[in-house]
Amino acid sequence: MDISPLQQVRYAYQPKLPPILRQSITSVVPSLGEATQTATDQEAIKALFPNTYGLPRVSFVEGENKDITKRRNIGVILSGGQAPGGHNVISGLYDALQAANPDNTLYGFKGGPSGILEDSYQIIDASFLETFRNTGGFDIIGSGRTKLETEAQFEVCAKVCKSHDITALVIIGGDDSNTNAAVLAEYFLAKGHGIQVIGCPKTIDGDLKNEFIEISFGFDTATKTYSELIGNIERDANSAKKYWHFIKLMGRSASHIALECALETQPNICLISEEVEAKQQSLVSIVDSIAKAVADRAADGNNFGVVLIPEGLVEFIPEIKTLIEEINSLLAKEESTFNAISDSNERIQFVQDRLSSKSKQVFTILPEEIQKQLLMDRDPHGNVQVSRIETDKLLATMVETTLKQMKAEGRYTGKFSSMTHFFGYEGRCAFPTNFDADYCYSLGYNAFLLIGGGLSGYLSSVTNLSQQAEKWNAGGIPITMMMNMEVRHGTNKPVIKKALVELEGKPFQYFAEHRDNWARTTSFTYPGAVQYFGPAEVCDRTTVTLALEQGL
Ligand code: FBP
Repeated sequence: MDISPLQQVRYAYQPKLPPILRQSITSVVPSLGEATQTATDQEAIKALFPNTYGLPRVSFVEGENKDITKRRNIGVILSGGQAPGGHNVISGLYDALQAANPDNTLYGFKGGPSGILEDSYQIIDASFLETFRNTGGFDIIGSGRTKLETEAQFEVCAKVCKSHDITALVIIGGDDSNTNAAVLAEYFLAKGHGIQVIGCPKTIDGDLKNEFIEISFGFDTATKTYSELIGNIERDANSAKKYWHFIKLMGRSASHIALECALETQPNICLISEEVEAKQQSLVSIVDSIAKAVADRAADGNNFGVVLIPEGLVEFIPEIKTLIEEINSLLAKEESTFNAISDSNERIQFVQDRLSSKSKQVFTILPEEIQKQLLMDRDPHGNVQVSRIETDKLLATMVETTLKQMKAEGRYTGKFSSMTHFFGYEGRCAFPTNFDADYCYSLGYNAFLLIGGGLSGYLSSVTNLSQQAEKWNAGGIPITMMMNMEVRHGTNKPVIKKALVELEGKPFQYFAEHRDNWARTTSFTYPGAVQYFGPAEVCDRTTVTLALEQGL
């Protein structure tokens, strides 16, 4: 296989670990902290997780660890969307497992959680791993979105693990996958299966975070990749001075990606879904505010600009949120009749006829393409696939219509020409930044130490991340402490609470202080490409969001 020069040199990169994990692996032991509890719904979650609720936080300290050298077989699963650094979680896990005992074996279940159900695996050894170190992607074993959630599935997992003498599973996933990891850990303990389960926080969306999980891996690389592209577009816009660029950014419900990219690139406009919901902004009012910003810039002679749009926006606009909820329950109720209709116009008509009059009104003003996109298949968690809704085109079209109206009324005299973009898949498999390479390797290495400590139902946690790795801490937090009860598919379920952008938080506050200036004047900043070699302040710098959150 031909290998790019960058790939070749990245193979040799040695990721940095927190100082405590740089000791010999037999000289590190877990230290148990205070018992934990959830922020809400304590009684309900305690009742559902009698074996894993209230577990203590764990940190690693120096001490003799004889048990760690016990021979072990461990399984690893990549779950959900790709995020840069997944290969390094596996590298860190493998290196720790080998440091503990060279006879240990790592089983990589293929294609996501379905791999374990189908007993489809790859033995990960040093030579197999060699060409994946410090590279992006999940292609080492593949990923998937199958959910492990039923007792029947848990029993298959136990059977497959026992057949390979696997005594611990590491599940690398987002909030839903780690919720399922917690349920699996509880189940294995309750049934006495003797299989530990440890999670690792993954998702480019950045919505799996709290005090102890400061960032999910992949967010750093993905946002830097998008910011480079946005900066390039800004410079193009400022050179040609003739286009307004509407850029939709991945991130599912949360707007962390859009906010981080805005902090990196200072665009004219960045919508934040959480604010739209808090202010109950309608679609028309959002369009009006963008059109006003376009007109204001045109008055200064600037007929160009950049608008960032979080991909989940439509779900936060009140009237569209209600519309989506109605469509979701309609499609769930009349699934077979709806699926039997093949013609897209008939499908639209079918839904339109069954909507409430208010939602019907909203649905009918949407362009046909958006109507079709709202009716597409749901994801396995029953969510609309927001990455497939072209909000960028929707807003660009509606802004153009509004500007025409404003022109007719003499309120706008500029020229408007728009370009639309969607950045999502471009960033999910990028070469991990030094930060993600180091962080992921540390998460994987740390996961093995949690296993060695006999723990289960924990999420690997590496903290103090806005500092250089020399100051990082390592440990684990019980997954149950991150849970709350939520209604999913009509049933009250324990789930990890999704962390959305906090409007009181420092990153949003910083953005809010500066956005009026960015809207009117051309204040673009150009982050450029991710750098892997050079000064630490350029190459190892993590996100602006994390720096602001940690008061830097
Ligand atoms: P995860 O939550 O599994 O990490 O996936 C995140 C994500 O990249 C979202 O940003 C996006 O909406 C979605 O996956 C796209 O899903 P798919 O890869 O199935 O198209």
